[in-house]
Amino acid sequence: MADFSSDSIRNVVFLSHSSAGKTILSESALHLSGGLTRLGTISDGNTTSDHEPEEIKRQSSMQASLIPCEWKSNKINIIDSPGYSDFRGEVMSALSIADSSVLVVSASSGVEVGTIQMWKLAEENQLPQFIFVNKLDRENTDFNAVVDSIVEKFGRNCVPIQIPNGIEGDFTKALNLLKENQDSSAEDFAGAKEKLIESIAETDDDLTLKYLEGEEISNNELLQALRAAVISRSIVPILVGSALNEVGVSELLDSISELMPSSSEAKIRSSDVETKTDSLSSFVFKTTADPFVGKLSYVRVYSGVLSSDSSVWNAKQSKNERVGQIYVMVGKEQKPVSQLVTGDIGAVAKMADTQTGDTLSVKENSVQFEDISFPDPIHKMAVFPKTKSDLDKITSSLNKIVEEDPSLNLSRNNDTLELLLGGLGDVHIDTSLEKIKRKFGVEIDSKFPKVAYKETVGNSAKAEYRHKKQSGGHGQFAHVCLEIEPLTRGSGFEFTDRVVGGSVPKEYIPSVEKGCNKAIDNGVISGFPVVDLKVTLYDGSFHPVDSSGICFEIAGEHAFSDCVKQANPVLLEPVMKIAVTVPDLDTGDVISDLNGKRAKILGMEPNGDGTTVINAEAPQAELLRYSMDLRSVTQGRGIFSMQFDHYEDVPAHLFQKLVDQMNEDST
Ligand SMILES: Nc1nc2c(ncn2[C@@H]2O[C@H](COP(=O)(O)OP(=O)(O)OP(=O)(O)O)[C@@H](O)[C@H]2O)c(=O)[nH]1
Ligand SMILES: [Mg+2]
Repeated sequence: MADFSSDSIRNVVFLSHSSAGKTILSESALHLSGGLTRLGTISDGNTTSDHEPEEIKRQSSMQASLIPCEWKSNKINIIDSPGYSDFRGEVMSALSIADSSVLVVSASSGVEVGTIQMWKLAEENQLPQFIFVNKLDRENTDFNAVVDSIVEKFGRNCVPIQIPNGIEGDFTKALNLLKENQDSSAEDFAGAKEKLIESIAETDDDLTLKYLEGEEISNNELLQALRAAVISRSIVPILVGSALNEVGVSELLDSISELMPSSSEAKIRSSDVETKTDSLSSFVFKTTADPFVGKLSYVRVYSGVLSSDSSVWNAKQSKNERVGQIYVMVGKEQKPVSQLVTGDIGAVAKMADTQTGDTLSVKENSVQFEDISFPDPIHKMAVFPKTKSDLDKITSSLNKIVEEDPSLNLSRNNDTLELLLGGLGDVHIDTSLEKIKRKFGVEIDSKFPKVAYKETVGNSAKAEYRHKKQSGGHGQFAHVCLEIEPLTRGSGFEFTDRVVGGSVPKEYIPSVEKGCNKAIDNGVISGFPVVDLKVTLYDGSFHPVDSSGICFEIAGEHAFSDCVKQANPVLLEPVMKIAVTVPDLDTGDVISDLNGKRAKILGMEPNGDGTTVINAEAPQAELLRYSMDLRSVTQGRGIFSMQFDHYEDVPAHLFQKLVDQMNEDST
């Protein structure tokens, strides 16, 4: 690969709703720029970007891929991101180092849920944007209708800078409204050009004057002003194409070169970090682990040069890190290079301690960029080894996959003792487990997690238990009288005694408590631990020869169980707080679905952008599949977050059903 300075590097992320054509657009761009002799297709599973077997199987991207294109005198690093919402973590990685974005819209589907979500993400990251209207070769596509809906959704600053020449199967060229030698006789050309000139003129005082006075504005002047407007995000140009037929793709690469900020003009990750020096600062935005290739850390250089066989300072880990071989990545292909210059993107092999979100710099000039904010896991599954031989490697392989994908999370529920893998949806979890099997040979099964119910009592009650056995030799004897009282939620368990006159000798009282604790851990009615009650040992009796600690433990355990059974036992269930963001039109459906899940709606807050946040509380047992349920209720238009809030009584009408089911499960 030729050497490029940071002025000639463009780092552009491709964003869209799933299936709008980002991967094929990247493939065409690589092909047209000479980086590929044969164009891969999604159905053949041989595109440069979608190289992981899980991507090929599902015919959809699951991770961010680098597709560097040498275009004329520039290097355009395309980052092809996945559109499916389960893989939003990879989009966040890509956004963290991109200097601009191309939002791809399918002309046959128009603006979709994912298009709106991606637009918002690009806005939040303050990225200059293009909108690329793709698939214009398809039947029944109408460019003007797509533009109207783009303008309606995203505003008047979205303006076509190109129009299609010909429609559907006859769409042969993207006509650039600001270029000479275009077929300006094409229908709509003059009108579209006039509109564009007006939009550009509005962004520049001198041009506004000229425009109002009817003076001629040269294409060159317009281009300069358009570039400034794109970089300041006051204009979002709309471009046209058919990625599949490679129409409009070279025009897109030209426009990226001419209008998008170079890596030297782009914003720096953290506004409070000064990096305009020759000293190295670079950000690790993605990590992959592979048993054959080893660990690869993807890096974007912000200042200075990152060299192969050097030593760098990792501020977050407070460690020197050895940099071995550096690569420029083209999909999965690694091209060894001696260095990465300011603004460029590549990967470093086998760094020992460095993780995604770390900054590599030099110790004398230490830099730490702000971390990537990954979405919180909202879908949890209990994971367990398929066979005994998978047992040893389950945790290490899960840890490796979590290091690779920070939108996954591994935890253990101390109440149910289950190992939980959290992610952004069922497909995210399933593909992560498939990846583990492929990469590390460990087979992991998953199921919906157990709900960590708890038991408590509704009333006070008393019970006594006499443990007595006579079997030759000396016998066994202990007699225990207990009283149980309910405590407020979250109080746990208290044990006291008010034994008088030594009816239970002091040395046996800890044994009674131990017996109660045993019953508490094992549960009385459901097998779940008992909480929020006070036990008082108020009386009992003993035998000078036959009594022992173990006898009082047994008597304590039985007396406790009998007491609980008489004290109106109740089951407690975890209740989650949930915030669901949906388009205003979907609120009715989402609320009625939540009502069917025993939810309490706490309130609704309109965001003012056509979406509303619904705040609710609902039992965890009803929300185990919520990522799937919300997707089907809103056709993917909703997002949500949830966390544990408190424990609440299981309603009486569900109590017996649940207890029966629990007893069935345990036999
Ligand atoms: N007719 C037509 N089909 C296209 C065009 N571009 C892409 N496709 C097809 O659309 C489907 C999806 O294309 P992809 O490139 O995988 O879309 P994507 O945006 O990368 O999808 P995700 O990775 O799932 O987000 C594939 O079958 C492509 O062949 C186009 O310009 N015209
Ligand atoms: Mg793709």
